[in-house]
Amino acid sequence: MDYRSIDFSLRDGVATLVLSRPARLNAFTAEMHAEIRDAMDRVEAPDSGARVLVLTGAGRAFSAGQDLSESDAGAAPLDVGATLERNYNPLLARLRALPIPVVAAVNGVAAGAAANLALACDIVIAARSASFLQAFAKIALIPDAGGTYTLPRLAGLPRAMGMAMLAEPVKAEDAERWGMIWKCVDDADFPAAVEQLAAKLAAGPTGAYARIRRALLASPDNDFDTQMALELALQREAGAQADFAEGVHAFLEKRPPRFSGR
Ligand code: T3D
Repeated sequence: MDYRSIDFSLRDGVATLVLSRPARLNAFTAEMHAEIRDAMDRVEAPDSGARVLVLTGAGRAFSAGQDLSESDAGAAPLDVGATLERNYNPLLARLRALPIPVVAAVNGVAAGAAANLALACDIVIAARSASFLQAFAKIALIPDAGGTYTLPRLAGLPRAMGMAMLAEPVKAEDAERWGMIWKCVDDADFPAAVEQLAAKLAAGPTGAYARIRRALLASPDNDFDTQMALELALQREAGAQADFAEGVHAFLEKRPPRFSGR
């Protein structure tokens, strides 16, 4: 498939998907969703070699969320649920199930569904000039793309409620301070920081990362005993992987590990 709304590359284990409609701040269209589905097929292919997926935006924005020119049905009522059903919900579910880490490299404003897409990623790194905007209330909608699940868990209920109802941008450094994202870095350092982060994850223990994600995402909904049982099961699996043996050998031999991702 030829891409018009995204760019995609896969090199050295790093899959990079760039939302790329800069004149519309990379707003999501049906075409962009179709291209993302195609790129995700490539990432998920068993022989893809992808060990980390980086999502980012072209130009000055990460993405302004849904392209509202596609949401204008004129006088007819629009089934907004259909857009979620067809596009956003499957995408979010797919990212969450991906057996490799997903990084949101938030280069600029992330609004609406794009803010929640970014916040659902495993690691969110943002340029200092970036911001997160729950724009939905401005157009009389509610946060979607997992926002009502993610926001209270990341930021606590008072901040989630404020962000959702007031629809004011949250600066990247506030998002970091509130514990919503991993890190905010100066704009000049952002490209190198993203590259280093992606390279580190691509060389890491991929299977352990997938199990870390499963355990941490399950945690808020589990009681202590259930979580301990989950840890036990996942740790047993992790301990049976070649990467665990390599990690231990490397430690004992005082050398850096060479993880294969298996
Ligand atoms: O089907 C459904 O609707 C359901 C799905 C819902 C999911 C959602 O994501 S709902 C939320 C949709 N997003 C928004 O409401 C955000 C709208 N955009 C903004 O609030 C602002 O653009 C930003 C705060 C993101 C950035 O502001 P600023 O001042 O830096 O840029 P700008 O001038 O507003 O935008 C630049 C251009 O991008 C402009 O076009 P122009 O005037 O240069 O021709 C603007 O119209 C366009 N643009 C920005 N956001 C969107 C958009 N065009 C279409 N859809 C957009 N979401």
